[in-house]
Amino acid sequence: MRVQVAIIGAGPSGLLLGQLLHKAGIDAVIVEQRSPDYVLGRIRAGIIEQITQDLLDEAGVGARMHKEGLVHHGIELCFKGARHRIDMTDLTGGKTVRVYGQTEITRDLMDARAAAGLKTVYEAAHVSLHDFDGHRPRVRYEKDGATHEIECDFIAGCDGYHGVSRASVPGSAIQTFERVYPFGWLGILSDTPPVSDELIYTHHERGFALCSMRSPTRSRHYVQVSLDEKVEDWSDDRFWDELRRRLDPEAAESLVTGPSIEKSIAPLRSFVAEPMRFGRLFLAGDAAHIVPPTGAKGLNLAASDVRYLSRALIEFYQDKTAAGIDHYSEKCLRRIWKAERFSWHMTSLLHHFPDNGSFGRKIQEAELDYLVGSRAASTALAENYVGLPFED
Ligand code: RFL
Ligand code: PHB
Repeated sequence: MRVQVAIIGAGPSGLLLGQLLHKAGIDAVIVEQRSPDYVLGRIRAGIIEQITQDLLDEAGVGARMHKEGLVHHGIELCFKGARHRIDMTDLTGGKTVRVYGQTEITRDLMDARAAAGLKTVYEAAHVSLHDFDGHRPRVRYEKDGATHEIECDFIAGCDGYHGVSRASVPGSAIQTFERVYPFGWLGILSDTPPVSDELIYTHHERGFALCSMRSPTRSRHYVQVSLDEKVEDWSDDRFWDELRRRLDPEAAESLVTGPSIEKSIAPLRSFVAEPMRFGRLFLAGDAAHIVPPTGAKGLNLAASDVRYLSRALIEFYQDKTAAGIDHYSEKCLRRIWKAERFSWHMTSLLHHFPDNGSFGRKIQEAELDYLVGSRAASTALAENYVGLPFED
């Protein structure tokens, strides 16, 4: 098979890139190691920035997001047993975020891809990347017992943190930066109404908690747990009890509990790989960087990489210029490092760190107190949360 762009991975990065390239008449195939149901079964992001919404519109898949997604104008920070609202819309001159699950975005993109008759190879085994340092890169994979090869102009590595794309780059060509946090998030999804109209981010001596949602009838909640916790040891009752203990009295009182639909533990990590281009291979999304979910930035950063990459490839084919491609890595990384900083900061501010001691806890409380009392500090949080502008 011969295509212009071979995309590795059918997560949000790969599917969105595929759709934007298709709109521009660029021919791409997606190679994914899992099945469509497996991809749709991963419950992840819930908050999308305006830039991500704009890109979904540009890709022609925004209709359901506009109909079903919930527009949010603020978040609540809870500490020392009281909640404080950060009015993001007021602080950012009118900006908002939208609650629309990653699962729904993935489904919309998969449906659009199927409707346009575009090729996705699911359940591809032993995917390998070749010759991306020359002019004719190739991707090889096995499917139904046979080996297949794709010849292409470019490879887009959209295959997440554990993917093969970054791993295919020689160690001497790549530099990585990492922080692993000494805790994870235990999350549950339930068909219960959200505790509040807006998200509640809670700092508590027992650990961080987050009350989020997917719709007016579906909630997503998280509690910080230590890395040795096993999901099997967390009955639904134990989860709800722990969450209740970390909330302010009013939220604890109004919390509606119910059976979980999904329950999982995610470790928290900050990670960046530099650069993001190696000859004719580009990394995008979680393949190149990971943020702890506290700032709600992972999917949004993936979308911003895809925006830069799609424009660079479109320029290459339509305007015959390699300028976008040449600047892809540095443009992405400037935005990525700012989101890394914000996600690290939110994580440091809101979690219980085993080694922090009582001094560290007092500093966290003082910072939270300052944050909610200072318009300048609240504005800094709000403008990062709604998403920093692009520097086109
Ligand atoms: P993905 O979603 O990991 O998709 C990569 C795809 O590549 C496939 N793959 C391969 N395919 C072929 N060959 C191989 N060798 C392959 N290896 C892997 C995988 O099967 C998969 O289908 O990466 P992508 O597309 O870059 O998307 C990134 C986002 O998924 C991620 O950043 C977000 O989910 C992060 N995140 C959040 N982001 C937000 O913007 N807002 C949020 O509110 C938010 N909440 C979250 C989150 C992530 C979480 N977890 C579980 C880490 C909440 C949580 C709990
Ligand atoms: C979610 O709804 O899954 C979610 C929301 C906000 C975050 C992280 C996750 O910061």
